[in-house]
Amino acid sequence: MKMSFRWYGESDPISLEYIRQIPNMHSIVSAVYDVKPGEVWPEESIAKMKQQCEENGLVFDVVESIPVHEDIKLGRGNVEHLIDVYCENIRRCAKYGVKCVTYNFMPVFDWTRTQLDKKAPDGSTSLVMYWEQMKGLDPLKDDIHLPGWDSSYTQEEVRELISAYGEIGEEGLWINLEKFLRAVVPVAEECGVRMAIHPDDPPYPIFGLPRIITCEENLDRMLAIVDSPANSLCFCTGSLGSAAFNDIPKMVRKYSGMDRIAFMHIRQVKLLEDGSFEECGHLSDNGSLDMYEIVKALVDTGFDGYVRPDHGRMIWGETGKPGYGLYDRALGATYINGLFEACEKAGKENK
Ligand SMILES: [Mn+2]
Repeated sequence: MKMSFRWYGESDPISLEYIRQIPNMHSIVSAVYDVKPGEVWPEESIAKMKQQCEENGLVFDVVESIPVHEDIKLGRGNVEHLIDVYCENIRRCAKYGVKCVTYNFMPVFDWTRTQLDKKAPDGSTSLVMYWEQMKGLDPLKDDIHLPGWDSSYTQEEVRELISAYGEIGEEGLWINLEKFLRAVVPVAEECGVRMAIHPDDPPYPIFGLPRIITCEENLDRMLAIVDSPANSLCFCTGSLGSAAFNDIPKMVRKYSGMDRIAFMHIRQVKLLEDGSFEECGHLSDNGSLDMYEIVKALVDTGFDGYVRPDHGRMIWGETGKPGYGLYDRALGATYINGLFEACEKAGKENK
């Protein structure tokens, strides 16, 4: 595996000089942030990112993400042009050494939480989603702003998008995903890039918005649309694991065994009785996911893709982008490194 770390570019309070000091750090996961979805990424911006990483002994070979324009997901407007732009961005990234491009197909909102700084008994804070806090919220009626929601939309635009997705429903979203994959995957294949779809977070409908990258049955369906390693998963344990119906170690073993995981987001999550969930420390004991079984499944199946600690808590007084502090993600990387070393050595001894 190649250990990686998400970096938000020059505006990120965490420097590449610090990231490189995390043991076993190999790759930077980033994107071009100064253009809107649906626009071509300037080559100078990609080249600059590559150079900054290389100056710090790191490799910029994972993009997270090239966002998919809402009109592609809705199958309306100038979809052909938007898909052409998307393909051009894949080519441009590949030209500068990118091997993996992450994206998602979630309507309107990338992720949903109700609080970004929930304090745990040990004083650390993390992102949570509590149904108690969701109760009674209706974006069609109220002017609500949940953390993580794109604030560039007006309430009117949000309502319009929600009703447009309501009209196409899940099957409409599948049709538009299929169209997208059939156009994009051959281009990725041609330039040696693996497309990695990030699952919906959380993996069930929110406010009636259709969500399809949610469970084993749907992942099977998605991978079958184009049967190629260039059409792969960004397997996010925290996103898929925030629903009890997903057996995460089993799914990791299956999809890694099929060579259809390009990128692993390894994150712990603690499921509560009412279906709410809290992000927490990476250790198996801290949450609902057995991290040892997850890493063992990867090692047993010869996984050689990218891994990153996904989110972390805020600890030791750190402030910054919720989920993306330095300290707890670094602790996560170190814990994951340890699990890999132990599983790899045990695997060799057993041979
Ligand atoms: Mn993730």
